[in-house]
Amino acid sequence: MKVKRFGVSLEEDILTELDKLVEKSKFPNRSRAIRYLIKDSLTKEKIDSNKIVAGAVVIVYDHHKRELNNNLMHVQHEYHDLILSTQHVHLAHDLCLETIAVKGNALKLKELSDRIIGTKGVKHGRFVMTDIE
Ligand code: NI
Repeated sequence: MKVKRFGVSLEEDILTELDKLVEKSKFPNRSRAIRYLIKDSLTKEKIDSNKIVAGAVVIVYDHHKRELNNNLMHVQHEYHDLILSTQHVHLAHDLCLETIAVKGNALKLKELSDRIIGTKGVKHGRFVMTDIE
C-alpha cells in the first residue's frame, strides 16, 4: 500500500509520552507507533459495530479457585459458535494461561470476552481483536 507523509503537531508533553511509548514498546520509530495507535483505535471502534472480527481472549488464572474451571467451561460452551480453539498452558503449580481464539460478530465477541475476563478468580485478562474484512 502507498505510504503518505503528513505533518503532526503535538504538545511537548504528549510528544514525550509518545517517545516513551516508542522506547518501551520497541517501535522502530514514531511513525510506527502512531500507526499502531490509530489502527488500535479504529479497531476499538469496530467493537461497537456488527462487523465480523477475529481475535483472542487471553487469561491467566489460578485453577485451584473453586468452581472457576467449571464456570469458564460453561461460558465457552454457551458461545461455542464463536470459539475456534482453546489452548491451555500450565504456567506454574497453580497458574494457568488460556488463549481462546475467536471469530464472529464484534459485539458478541465483546460480550464473550467480558464474561470470561470477568469470571471470578481470573487474575488478568485481555481481549485482542483485528478486523478481517
Ligand atoms: Ni493448568
